[in-house]
Amino acid sequence: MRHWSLGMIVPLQDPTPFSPFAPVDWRQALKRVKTAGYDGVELAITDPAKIDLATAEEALESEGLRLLSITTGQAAGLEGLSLTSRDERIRRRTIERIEAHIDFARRFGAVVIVGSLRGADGDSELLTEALRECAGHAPEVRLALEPLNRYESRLVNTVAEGLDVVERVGAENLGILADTFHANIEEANIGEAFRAAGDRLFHVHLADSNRHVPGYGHLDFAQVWDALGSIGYQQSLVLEPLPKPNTETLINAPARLRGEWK
Ligand code: LER
Ligand code: MN
Repeated sequence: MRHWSLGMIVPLQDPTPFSPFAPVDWRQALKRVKTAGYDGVELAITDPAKIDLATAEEALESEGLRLLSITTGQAAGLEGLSLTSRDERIRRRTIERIEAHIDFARRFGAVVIVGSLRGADGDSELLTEALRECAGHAPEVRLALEPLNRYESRLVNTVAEGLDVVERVGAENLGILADTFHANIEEANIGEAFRAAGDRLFHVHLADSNRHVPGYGHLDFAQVWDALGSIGYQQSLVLEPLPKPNTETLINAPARLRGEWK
């Protein structure tokens, strides 16, 4: 059985190209997401210290939406945070930032994503040490390391490289976020890569080969649905395309996607 929760990205603080919504309209965004048939949201948060947790919780509850995941990478571009910076103080600030995300996520059972915050390049030993510390902060909160394509980071481009880091860290609550857009660039075989992650696959991002809505590029999503089915994946699928071909197609994707994989 395919029990996949579908989510959309809603930014709470700073705009992101991966959501059609503006932070100032986030409450309105939740209403639209609910109406379009999503199960929950991935909140894009730069700094959880500047968010009123109770307000966010109450708004999600009143819309009947789950907080599936928190995407954390905006602080890389906006504040220069990186887990693998040569500057020890920046590494420390980044670990503390991820710990703040973990504290936010724990009351929702949400996954905390480590994508761009790992740095564009850097030492993989530093990454291992930093992730071990983050994972140890709250063993009940799952962290998902996201392989990114080579044009965004030189550290961890494929699921296999991600699994290698996960193994070296050795924490039960560290797994992988597989993003179909990055996988299309980096993986020899997308289905095999997803299968290899197995029960370490904690989260999935969906976008087509051109970062359009799934179905509007040339990625074969049947192999993704098959792979997720074969490993018994039961977590979330969050849409992360640009709003292309247009915003309405993105927001209204759930009905079509559910029809495709059932
Ligand atoms: C984040 O999830 C992602 O996929 C990145 O490409 C954003 O920079
Ligand atoms: Mn992604």
